[in-house]
Amino acid sequence: RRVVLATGNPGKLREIRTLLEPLGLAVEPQSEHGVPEAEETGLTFVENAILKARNAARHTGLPAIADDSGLEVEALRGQPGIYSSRYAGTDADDAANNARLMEALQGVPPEQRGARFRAVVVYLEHADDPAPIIAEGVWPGRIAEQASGAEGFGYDPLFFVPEEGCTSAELDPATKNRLSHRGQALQQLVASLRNRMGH
Ligand code: ITT
Repeated sequence: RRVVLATGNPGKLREIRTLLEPLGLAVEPQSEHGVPEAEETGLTFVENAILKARNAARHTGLPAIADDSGLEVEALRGQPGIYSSRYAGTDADDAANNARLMEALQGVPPEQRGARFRAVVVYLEHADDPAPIIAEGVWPGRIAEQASGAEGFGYDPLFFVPEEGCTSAELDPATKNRLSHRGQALQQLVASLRNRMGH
């Protein structure tokens, strides 16, 4: 089965491919289909994931999967949340976003640096699918005082995972996929897809 993945983020593409391709899904990035990026005008992860999936399904005629995700920091009352990819500005890269986060938490003690990653993953059979599959995962951790690790993407070098004793950028990709917000959401999505398809 072919499915278009509505993301321009290579880190997400890598993780989602690793999880879905062994199940026999051919995951095709929307860039291969010339899909223009959807405008993320929603105010929630669910809204934005649906906007992206619908845009990709409409332009390709294929079933579509989208991931909308972000980092919620307790000391920042849940920010940057849905604005995580543009925390330091519209065209900010990961380094700029990480620098802004470090700055925002300067002087905040370890016990007040709690945070979580959240991912909402949506599957649409077609652009007008009235019953999208929606799955969500949350991964608790805290924001480290200094960056470490080179795996993953985005805020991974700053996201300390207590049960592993390191940042998510220090985890091997298989371990991150097993534990992460995205991994959890995709495992649920797969279970729902199996149900829907009756096997
Ligand atoms: P697409 O919309 O094209 O999928 P995007 O990067 O703009 O790509 P989002 O709007 O969902 O996607 O923003 C998600 C941001 O949250 C992402 O850019 C990272 O900064 C952060 N993020 C999400 N999951 C992450 C992860 O597993 N590791 C590190 N950072 C993550």
